[in-house]
Amino acid sequence: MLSWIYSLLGSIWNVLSRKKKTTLLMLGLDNSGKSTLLCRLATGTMAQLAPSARPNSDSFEFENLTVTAYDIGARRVWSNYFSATDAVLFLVDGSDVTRFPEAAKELNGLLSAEELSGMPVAVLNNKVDVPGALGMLDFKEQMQIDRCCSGFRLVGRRPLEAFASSVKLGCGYQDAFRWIAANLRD
Ligand SMILES: Nc1nc2c(ncn2[C@@H]2O[C@H](COP(=O)(O)OP(=O)(O)O)[C@@H](O)[C@H]2O)c(=O)[nH]1
Ligand SMILES: [Mg+2]
Repeated sequence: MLSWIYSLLGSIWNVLSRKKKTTLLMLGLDNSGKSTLLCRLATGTMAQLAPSARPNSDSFEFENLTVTAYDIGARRVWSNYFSATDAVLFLVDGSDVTRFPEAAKELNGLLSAEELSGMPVAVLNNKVDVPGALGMLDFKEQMQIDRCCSGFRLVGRRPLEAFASSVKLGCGYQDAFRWIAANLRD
């Protein structure tokens, strides 16, 4: 009887502790921090990487998720990866106001993409460690997502949220991953 209970508890534990597998696209303009973040998550180190437009992928564990992430530099190939992903992490260099219109346009294009409809999209206001980086209210306004966060965007009905992060200091993006994990579709 006791061994039966132990084996039952063991099976329950296995099910509860099993990590959920997910695929994530890391998108954003060049210089937003995509490759640095993927390197940090996959190797635990903060490296100074040479800019590269070549797609780069790696896997890492985050809490109860096993994540396969694709860091795609070249914008023209982003859509090749849409059908294979479960969520999108869109990085923005929050310290470079001159490129906000360009970043907002790319984000808007993603939010309108049929293949990504309903998919959770987390937007990172990255590089908040840089003096003068934009606060979250201004950031959301600049990215034209100020009226659709914390709920569902009206067009496409998808979870969309923005987070402040510093890949350099190692903070902020963890909240985005937790939010993505909570919003993944089964
Ligand atoms: N100050 C600061 N610099 C960052 C941060 N994240 C990335 N960077 C730097 O921004 C530059 C571009 O990063 P990279 O990962 O190559 O951007 P990618 O083109 O989007 O892959 C590099 O010099 C990084 O060290 C951050 O949070 N703060
Ligand atoms: Mg890169």
